[in-house]
Amino acid sequence: MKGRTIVMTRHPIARVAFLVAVASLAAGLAGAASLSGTVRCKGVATSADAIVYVAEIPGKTFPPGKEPAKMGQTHLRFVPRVLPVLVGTTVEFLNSDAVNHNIFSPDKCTGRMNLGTWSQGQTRSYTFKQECATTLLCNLHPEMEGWIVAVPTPYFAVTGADGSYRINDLPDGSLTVKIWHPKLKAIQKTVAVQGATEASFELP
Ligand SMILES: [Cu+2]
Repeated sequence: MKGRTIVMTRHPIARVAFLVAVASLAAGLAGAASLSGTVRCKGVATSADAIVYVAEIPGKTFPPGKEPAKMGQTHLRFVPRVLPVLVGTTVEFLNSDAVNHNIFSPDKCTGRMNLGTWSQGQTRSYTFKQECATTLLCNLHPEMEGWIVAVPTPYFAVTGADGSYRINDLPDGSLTVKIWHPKLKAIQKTVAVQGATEASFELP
């Protein structure tokens, strides 16, 4: 009887404590901070297509989502031209053109993959199992060029033509931010993120 009373009174408190803990954990994981600004890409036509990403959140790992990321082949182009994904993500390639396409990569980090040749309305997939900045080419159309960068956190963005980028849901802290561009040398900077933080960069 006594034991039962203890269980009845303690249980709801434990449950509330548990829910509070879960809520704090979720808030900590998502983060309320953001990072935005511009990347000036020198020596290229526009400041588009730079990937800005957070290299790590200390003590945290990020499992990839189950939904595939997508890069299409449309009007003899890779769309989008530049795609960041979290390591472990599968990318699906849909051919929307009336001609066949191929995708291969000359880069070691993909094992120099070659997905073969496929026709309109069909897809092929590839899973990026490690950090990798790869060029994608089509052996039927030498002018086709796309890039996929597999990065270790889900905190990434691609710059628009004006160089602007925005990354949401970050935790506060001193974060290593890396910037990658298909034609320019990558850089990294440490940024003190607290709340809505602005940071601009220049790629020489
Ligand atoms: Cu092609």
